[in-house]
Amino acid sequence: MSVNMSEFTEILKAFGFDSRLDTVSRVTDGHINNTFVFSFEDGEKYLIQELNTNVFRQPVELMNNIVGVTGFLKEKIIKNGGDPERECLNVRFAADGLPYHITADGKFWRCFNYIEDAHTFQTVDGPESFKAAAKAFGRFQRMLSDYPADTLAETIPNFHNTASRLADFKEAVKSDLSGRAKNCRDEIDFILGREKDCPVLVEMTQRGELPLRVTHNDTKLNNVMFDNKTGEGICVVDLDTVMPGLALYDFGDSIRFGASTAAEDEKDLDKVHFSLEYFRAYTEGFLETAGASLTETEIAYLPFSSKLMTLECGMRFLGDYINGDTYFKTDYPEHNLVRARTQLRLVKEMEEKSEESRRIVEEVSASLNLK
Ligand code: GN1
Ligand code: MG
Repeated sequence: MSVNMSEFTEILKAFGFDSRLDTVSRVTDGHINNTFVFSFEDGEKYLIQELNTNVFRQPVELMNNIVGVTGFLKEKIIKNGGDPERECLNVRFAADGLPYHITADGKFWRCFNYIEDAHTFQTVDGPESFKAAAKAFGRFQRMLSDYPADTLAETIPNFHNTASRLADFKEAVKSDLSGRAKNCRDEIDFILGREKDCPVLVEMTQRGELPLRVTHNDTKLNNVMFDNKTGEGICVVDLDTVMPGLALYDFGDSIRFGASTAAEDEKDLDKVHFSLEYFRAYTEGFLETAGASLTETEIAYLPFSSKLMTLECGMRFLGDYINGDTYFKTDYPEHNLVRARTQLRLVKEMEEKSEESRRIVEEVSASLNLK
């Protein structure tokens, strides 16, 4: 993507910045939006982001969700004696009073506070930091437990409806727009062989066996900021998909990304393993902060949700590869295929280690007196 200086000048003016810009740097963590850090000569820093409106088709509703959720979190953080500038995203409103700015050529920009003295991880550097991420996501979910869910717009319908993701995947294979399906027959068969897993959580929710909650829905490790000094997970970021969902989506998606011994796009599958040590660390942190509010059924399905979220992400990557890379950003032609393969490798190992995972959840719940 290209952004030119005159566009930056327009954005600076729109968001009411009058100090002189010192540097602009690009943040390349996410697969969807375009993110920059603006540093000003007076020492202030801001995160400025172009929202991908192909993915987020209701950007105004999305920003209303974020304004609502961050305002709610901010009040709670202040009440608890925390620092709302570091423990929560803060939306900077544009000079015209809106929480975004649409440029002359239709690009949708928003601006947040930049959290100083904090870092993110692209892969886990040890069980301790993964546990710290778990506590942060668990706390996030607990803090939002009394948020009025009916005020949230469902900005991407069926986001974690794995049955509908499977239907999209089958459609991609059938249409084979890029002619790439022939390159990934084994991977396609692997996914189709797990068809019966896909509707499990959706159907349990429909039967009232799992409660809808306000959830983050994109709980990748790199969506938590860690304090440089304490190593604690201080702030959950990337709130674009905060919507009604299942606690299991948040748990499972974290395990998918963080309980792997390799990066999401590792090419050498011999390096990709599902780590029970990391699974235990995350389970401990998540149940410590969110466990008391979870039902027995939710806790029992934690291992299954990890496998399901990983399978779902694998089919999304593979579907995008077959569709010709129209959704996720890619650096090279096989990137989505490489990503899909790591996910499917993890699914296989999660299945092989399902008994151990179940035992870990039982042990951790018992140690926290959750059952
Ligand atoms: C995307 O935006 P980012 O990179 O945090 C995606 C998630 C996927 C993830 C896979 C809105 O997250 O659903 O799990 O990539 N976000 C959206 O890495 O589709
Ligand atoms: Mg992100």
